[in-house]
Amino acid sequence: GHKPVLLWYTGLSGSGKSTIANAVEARLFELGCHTYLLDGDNVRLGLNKGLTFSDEDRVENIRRISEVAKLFVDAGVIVSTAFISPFKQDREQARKLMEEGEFIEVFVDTPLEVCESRDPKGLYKKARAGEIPNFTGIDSIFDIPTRPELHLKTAEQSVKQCAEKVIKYLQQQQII
Ligand code: GGZ
Repeated sequence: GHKPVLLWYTGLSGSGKSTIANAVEARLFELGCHTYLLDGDNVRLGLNKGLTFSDEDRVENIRRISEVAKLFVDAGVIVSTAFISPFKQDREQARKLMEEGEFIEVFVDTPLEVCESRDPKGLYKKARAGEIPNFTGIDSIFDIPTRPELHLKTAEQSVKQCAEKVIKYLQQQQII
């Protein structure tokens, strides 16, 4: 058995949020946990279709995601969300929706230079060329999490090590 919780991954584009969340999900699946991952692929193209990357729309993006995540947690699922979620206030709002101990903020802390050198989709290159306005880390802010439950440094640790750190935390907290 497991307790339903929300693993809230936050970090820059290319930081590794989705990759690590997927690795954690695979481990949780092996352990027999019921999980669900919300990310850009299933949310920004569906529920949040039409939202841009203006500050206002990012706030609305995160607000809807938080509400949907809460519904899944209510249904007994271990939910993971992998969105930049750049604004501290919005992450705190998501935390407030949940019960004590149900919200686990996972800061995927990858330096901008590293994200930019990875640039898997060529977005940083485009942003630097002025082709994508309001790009997080370039001309749109990212509030550094000050007290995340978990702090992962992907430039220093492998995906597997990061995922293991999340699993260990869940075991220590007796969530799984
Ligand atoms: C940041 C952008 C932007 C801008 C498109 N700024 O690496 P990706 O491609 O797959 O992840 C990024 C994703 C960010 O969407 P989120 O819903 O996570 O953002 S937020 O939480 O701030 O609402 C990137 C792509 O969308 N992308 N334009 N201007 N990332």
